Amino acid sequence: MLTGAGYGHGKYGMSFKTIRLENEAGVALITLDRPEKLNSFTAEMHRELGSALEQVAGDAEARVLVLTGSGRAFCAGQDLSEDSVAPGGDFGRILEERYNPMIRAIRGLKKPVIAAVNGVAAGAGANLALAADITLAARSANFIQAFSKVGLIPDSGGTYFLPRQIGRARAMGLALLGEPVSGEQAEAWGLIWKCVDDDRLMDEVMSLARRLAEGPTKAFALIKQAINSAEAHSLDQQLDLERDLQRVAGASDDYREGMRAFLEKRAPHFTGR
Ligand code: LHQ
Repeated sequence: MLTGAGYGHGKYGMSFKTIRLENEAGVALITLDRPEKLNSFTAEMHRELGSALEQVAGDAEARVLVLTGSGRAFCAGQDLSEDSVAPGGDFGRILEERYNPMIRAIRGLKKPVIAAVNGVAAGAGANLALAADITLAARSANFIQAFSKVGLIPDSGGTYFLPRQIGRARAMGLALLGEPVSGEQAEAWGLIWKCVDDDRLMDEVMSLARRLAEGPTKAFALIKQAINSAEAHSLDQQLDLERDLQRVAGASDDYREGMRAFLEKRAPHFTGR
């Protein structure tokens, strides 16, 4: 198992066919689990992932979500052998019903999401990794905007994330050429947070996740909201939003505790409320 000791089905007690959902000490872990097909998406996997994301959203004890893949890949995007994506199908509907809700659920989740990119992330799999709040990749991982190779366009937020994260020139090059970007290159370009040695990936991810799970979850949700909104806002709009969100953060239990801990020169004990 990628995560080391300590994980089990735990309180979720759910068993899915195409993913795994586990939990440990405030961290929920979703593993895409169709390794023989490089964890590519089927309709069933979308249903299961949607249900897992809902459970994590509703679980106040889960204060961080980690997403990863089993085997040698993170996710190869849509399973191209599935009947629903035979030529002639309504791909707009597939995006509307399957991919868009997934990306919205991750961006809108009121807790940090970490993607642990353990291997190739292609097509919608690459953009799923980029939708996370913090993306770590193994040195051997690759990000591939594979869409144009099969005559499609980047979806799952690719045309939104790429130009914002790495600029138009690189975004356009990747989208048109479909060339792989290594973990190291992705870090150097600012596409992801960090690239780490393969055998360190899950240790680093879990230690980051545990750290975030002990943080001020409510403030983290407000930080996500602020940074995600900034991309479409003027400075004036953003200053207004910061005013509104800081008002909420300032009224939280965690601010009270953080302030007290600072004055008492001790580490804070945040509850996420
Ligand atoms: C796969 C796949 C796969 C099925 C590897 N499907 N079997 C939205 C709206 C509507 C419609 C369409 O899609 C979308 C969103 C999208 O994501 S479109 C983009 C879909 N993804 C791709 O185009 C990526 C296709 N895969 C690849 O280019 C390569 O497999 C990569 C670069 C990911 C990995 O290459 P390799 O490491 O050389 O592995 P491989 O190609 O040998 O794959 C291993 C097996 O996995 C192989 O099966 P086999 O039975 O021969 O062992 C592949 O057929 C299968 N596989 N990706 N997406």
